[in-house]
Amino acid sequence: MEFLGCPDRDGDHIQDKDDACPDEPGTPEFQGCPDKDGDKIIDKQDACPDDPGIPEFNGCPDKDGDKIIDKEDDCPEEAGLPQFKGCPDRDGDGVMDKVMNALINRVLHQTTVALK
Ligand SMILES: [Ca+2]
Ligand SMILES: [Ca+2]
Ligand SMILES: [Ca+2]
Ligand SMILES: [Ca+2]
Repeated sequence: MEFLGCPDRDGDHIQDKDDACPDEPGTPEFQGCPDKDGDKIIDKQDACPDDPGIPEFNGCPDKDGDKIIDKEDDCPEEAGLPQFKGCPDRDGDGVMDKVMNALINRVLHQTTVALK
């Protein structure tokens, strides 16, 4: 009989007294705790348990590597600056690209309308 009759509530083959997460099936690597996204940060310490991330950001991902985690990054696909919530300002004029693009588009639109 497994564990000489000791209980294993979650059935992950780690007996409850050795299981840091006795109610959640996990792996021996993490003392019986689960790591759903497989980023080696156990779910209960993982601020993003469903997204593989890095320890520096408590298990949250930062796809573009600008040090702003995706969920706080307004431009998760583009490396940017903290003052623009992770969005880039490539020409460095202090106005982020997407605001500038929106302005340009609006001006273009108005110009187009005015010409009609
Ligand atoms: Ca467990
Ligand atoms: Ca994890
Ligand atoms: Ca994670
Ligand atoms: Ca970004």
